[in-house]
Amino acid sequence: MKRISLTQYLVEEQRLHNTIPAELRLLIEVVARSCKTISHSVGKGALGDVLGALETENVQGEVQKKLDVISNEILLEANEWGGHLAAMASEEMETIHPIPNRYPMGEYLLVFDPLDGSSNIDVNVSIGTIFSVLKAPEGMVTPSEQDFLQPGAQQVAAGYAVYGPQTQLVLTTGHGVNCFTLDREMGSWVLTQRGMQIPPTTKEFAINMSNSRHWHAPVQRYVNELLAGDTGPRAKNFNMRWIASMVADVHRILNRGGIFMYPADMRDTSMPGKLRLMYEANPMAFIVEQAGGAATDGKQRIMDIQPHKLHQRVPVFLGSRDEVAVVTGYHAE
Ligand code: AHM
Ligand code: MG
Repeated sequence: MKRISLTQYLVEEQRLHNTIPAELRLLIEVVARSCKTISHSVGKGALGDVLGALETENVQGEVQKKLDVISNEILLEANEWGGHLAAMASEEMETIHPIPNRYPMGEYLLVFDPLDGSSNIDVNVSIGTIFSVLKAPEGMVTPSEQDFLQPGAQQVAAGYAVYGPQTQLVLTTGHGVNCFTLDREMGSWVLTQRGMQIPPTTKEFAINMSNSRHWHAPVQRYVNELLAGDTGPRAKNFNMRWIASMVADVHRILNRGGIFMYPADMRDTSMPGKLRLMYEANPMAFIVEQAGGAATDGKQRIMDIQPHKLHQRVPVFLGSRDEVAVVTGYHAE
């Protein structure tokens, strides 16, 4: 089999679709290289002294794990000097990180969740990095938080790396979804799946069932119908999976279909769901739609939501489009 590297893929995509100019290619390559470094740290575990928690909390009041902070640092450092970015924002930082004056400023904005699935770090279960690329608004001089608040439909690229039995990078620049596997010996990303497609129908769902008593009626109804199996209204049996790493759950869905849900619930009305719009929901929605799936917040397409703050949370229903349509339909009734 002829091996196609990430670089070759990006160069050929530019020739074909004219959507990956050199600056964007550099950006994607630098992010991919950072993911390689993170993968290396993740793989060392206790031997690299990277497990466990710090005494700090992030802006959302969550305890930071060592690897959350290490991964954030790796991404910041790697992406500062290339001249392709104007600013970055991350789950682990309260506000944006403009490119320091000593480096040239580029036209892109990078948003990331450096280490997603933090609760799985110390137990050696798959975790990942999620990223989203936006263009800085025309005429922007000094980047501000406001410049990042663009609907997901304006993303120019999005992707994630999953650190599992294999380290893989899944990427879209708006022409389908492709998967690269890290060749650990060679240190290179090799194209291993082209044009990933999510089957429109599925018999598999993913949700944290322990929250079920708090769910709103449409989600209660939808999941109850799935659980009722072949003698219920859906007339088929459904299987359930919940990894508690969004990257790993989405990766399974990209490979064999399914629906992933993290709904808002009745506990805290000021907190619409757990997942963050800018660096979790939007990039995943872009990838899922590019693979023929759908992504809504129960009411509307996630990528149409106008963000009003950087760390905004959003309910998430994504995956096989027929199932996303059913649960979104129940919210409308
Ligand atoms: P994190 O970014 O702090 O790791 O939180 C996001 C993660 C998702 O990856 C996952 O889907 C979800 O939290 C799991 O939440 P729960 O522990 O409530 O099941
Ligand atoms: Mg996360």
